[in-house]
Amino acid sequence: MTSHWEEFFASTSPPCDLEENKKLLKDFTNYHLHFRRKIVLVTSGGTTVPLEHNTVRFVDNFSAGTRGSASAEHFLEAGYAVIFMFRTKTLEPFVRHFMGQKFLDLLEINRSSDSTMVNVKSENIDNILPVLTQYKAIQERRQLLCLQFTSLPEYMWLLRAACESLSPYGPLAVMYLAAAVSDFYIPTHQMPTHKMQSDSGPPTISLQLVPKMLEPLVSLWIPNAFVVSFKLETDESLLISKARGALAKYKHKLVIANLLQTRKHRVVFVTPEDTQEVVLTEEEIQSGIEIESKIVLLLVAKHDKFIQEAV
Ligand code: PAZ
Repeated sequence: MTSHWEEFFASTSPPCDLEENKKLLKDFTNYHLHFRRKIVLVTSGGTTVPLEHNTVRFVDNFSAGTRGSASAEHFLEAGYAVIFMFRTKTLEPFVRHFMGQKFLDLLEINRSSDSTMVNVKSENIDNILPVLTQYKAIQERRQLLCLQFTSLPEYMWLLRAACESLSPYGPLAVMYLAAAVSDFYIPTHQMPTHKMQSDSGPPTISLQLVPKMLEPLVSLWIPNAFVVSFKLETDESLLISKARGALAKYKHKLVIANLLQTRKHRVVFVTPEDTQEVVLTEEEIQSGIEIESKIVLLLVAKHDKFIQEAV
């Protein structure tokens, strides 16, 4: 009997850049496997669910990509090779510090009789230099691979391809699944081809449940990795029970639970045995410390223990 996730892949076309991304994944993972480096797949941002084949409208999932992009930087700092799988136009490691118009405000134009130069304003050098230095070092070491998705099917195909490339790492691999993936979608065969017309009256949109990819991911695609999923809720009273439910169902290592309202300064590490809060104090918030630095520090310790127990 075919399972729901197999039906999903059988009925959904792969994205046109999948082969290209598989090649990038293979080159990156082969390169770092040679050094037996620890590696992490960070997923970040929300998936879209198209309402039409020629998509004009879609349903979106909330996520700015802060959790993923900040965490990726902290994993890089801890020496991990990082595959950053992110929703197009959400935050990316390093550049997230200088987004949009703020970036142009850092620069100045210097014209002389024989040349025109664009320079960083002297008062901004102290802000840019540490980030740029770190970025250049990461590029030099080929430590970061960034891959993009937008829609739910693109995310699913890319996730499975990433797992295939990462499975030779066994326990050295961490799956850090911070993306906000839609729970509902319209199956391909039920989607209209063209833009829905308003003169046909208000549409009735029937969404189906998305198969839970955590199930094959943990049991089949990458069974020896350290798998960490995130759980976002808005109702505190559901948070821990939903996280425990996921652990019981998918049998992975850890759920990081967070509430929409407090996600930037409080998360809870939930395992089948216990819960552990990670919080930022008022002083830490004021001094610009990011909760992702604490999350990653704790995770690296847990991952190291996991590797030791696996050998
Ligand atoms: O990207 P962001 O920093 O705005 O938000 C992060 C988050 C809340 C999407 C993430 O921490 C999370 O909980 N992801 C899983 C979402 C879910 O339960 O589907």
